[in-house]
Amino acid sequence: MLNAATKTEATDAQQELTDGFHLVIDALKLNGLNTVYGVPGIPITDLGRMMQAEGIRVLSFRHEQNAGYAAAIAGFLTKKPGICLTVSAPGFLNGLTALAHATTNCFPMILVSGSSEREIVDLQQGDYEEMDQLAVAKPLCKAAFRVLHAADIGIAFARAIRAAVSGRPGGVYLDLPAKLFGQVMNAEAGQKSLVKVIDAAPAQIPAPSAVKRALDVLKSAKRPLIILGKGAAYAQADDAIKSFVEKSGAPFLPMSMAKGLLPDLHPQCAGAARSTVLKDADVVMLVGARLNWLLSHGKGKTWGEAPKKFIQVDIEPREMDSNVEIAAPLVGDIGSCVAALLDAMGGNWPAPPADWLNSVKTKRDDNVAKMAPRLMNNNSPMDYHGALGVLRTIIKERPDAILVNEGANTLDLARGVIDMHQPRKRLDVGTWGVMGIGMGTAIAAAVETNKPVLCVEGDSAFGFSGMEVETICRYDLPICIVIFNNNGIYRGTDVNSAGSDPATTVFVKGSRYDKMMEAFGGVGVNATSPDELKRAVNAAMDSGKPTLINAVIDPAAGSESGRIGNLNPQSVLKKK
Ligand SMILES: Cc1ncc(C[n+]2csc(CCOP(=O)(O)OP(=O)(O)O)c2C)c(N)n1
Ligand SMILES: [Mg+2]
Repeated sequence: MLNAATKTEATDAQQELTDGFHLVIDALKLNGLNTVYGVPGIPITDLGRMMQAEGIRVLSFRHEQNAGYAAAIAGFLTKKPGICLTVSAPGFLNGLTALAHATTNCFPMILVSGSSEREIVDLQQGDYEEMDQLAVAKPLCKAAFRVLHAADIGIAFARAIRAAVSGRPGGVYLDLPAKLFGQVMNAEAGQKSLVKVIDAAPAQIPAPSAVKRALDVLKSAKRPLIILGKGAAYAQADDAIKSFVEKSGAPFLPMSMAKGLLPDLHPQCAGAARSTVLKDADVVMLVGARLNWLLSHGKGKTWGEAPKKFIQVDIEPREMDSNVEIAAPLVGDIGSCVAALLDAMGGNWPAPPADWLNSVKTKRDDNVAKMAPRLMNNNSPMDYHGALGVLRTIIKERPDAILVNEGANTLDLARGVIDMHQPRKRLDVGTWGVMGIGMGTAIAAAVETNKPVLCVEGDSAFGFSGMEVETICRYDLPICIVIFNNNGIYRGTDVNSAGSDPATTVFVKGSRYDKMMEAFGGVGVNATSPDELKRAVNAAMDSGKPTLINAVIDPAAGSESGRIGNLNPQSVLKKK
């Protein structure tokens, strides 16, 4: 038996040791990363438990892809890397789609994955969940690191954090082989090995000459247009961006996730006159927006015949001239660039020509007036406009709620109809138009902001992450999911003319998604008219209870591919 003195000595000796598990946790906490999204299993089950015990919030999901999407959007909302934690090989692969999505969308995220024994994996001797995960991740993210020694955990997290948030943000992969977690080292040396990252995303100040060039081009415009992208929303330079746009007097067009950066009802907002302003503008200033497919690459029919000059504000120098010539590249972080622009504009910036402003206003008001009666119909079954009219009013009355949105028609029409009033309140499919972001995004939005979340989902879109309704109920999150149930993808009316199987785009008719929520103790509602929908959403937003509303939409109401049917290849051969 130990006497009291030897007992203390033994405890002291123990206290002097740390291990890989604890160093990972300490590295996260030291850098203010206090929330983790993941799925447990070998070799990270105990890591999750220990994280919880040490005060990290661990959100345990049903599928890694959803945890990954949660981490990705947490990065967008907080400017800190969202952390996703996965098990080896299959869990890692499940999380990888989200990591690639984060990189494509410029969201800072770190996928931390356990992996199997290096010696066996590298000799390909068939280890449990064998895979060279580092090699697989590399082409799909900004940076990828593997840690073999506990003493390197601190530096590895520092590198991962910097890579994720500095410059253009993106996804980073961190590979932690199973053996690392149990590696023991002296506790003091362990503490010293940790790195608190100072100034993880240093300001990148634009050159004064580039600022002047940008303003000279903007001033020369007869028909200026400012396009705000989600990079501008990410920057959290909301007041400066608003002042800049207002001082310029130019119409502005928000990309999907930049809606609300300035309110959609702002007098300069040209959202409802999109095709006119893209065609007719002579100078286009892109702020944190890329000229990718979402802007038709800056050329072609969408952009009209008249020559245009582009000003582009972006943190990534290589973004310039990626699709068309950029007359005035302004490279730097959005906050620093906009501050420099405001500074250099002086006190008497001339307003753009009145005929341009009037023509944009007329077009916008016409389009809004045309849409108005459609949004007020009370048809049952509902069409998209009747249902969205109701949701538009609810978001207007609750401007701090977060709107999550995915689907085809459900996405494209909601984007157009639902006005946003505050920055970073609209979260959606992003650059890829990916289905499946819904529940992960909603969960992270609720967790990171403590605001109510309204999730507007196509029935197909919802299916990609639907099992996470259990997660929503388990953590009792204030999320109201509205499923636009039109029995299928785009429409619920397709018929397979060649056999008895259902057509490829239709689902079980009359499905009751609301019952899924009831299965886990949440509130389920079946809504067949805009009035019923309105009552149910308001009740959910008031109560904060996890709610799923099955909104019955006319199966014939949608169109193929929503608003991007032009991208769908067509066969020139005659249909059989
Ligand atoms: C990961 C992924 N798989 C498939 C697609 C192709 N896709 C685009 S929209 C869509 C679903 C559209 O149907 P729904 O969500 O029900 O919206 P609706 O048009 O019916 O309102 C699918 C499967 C995609 N965008 N992403
Ligand atoms: Mg559908």
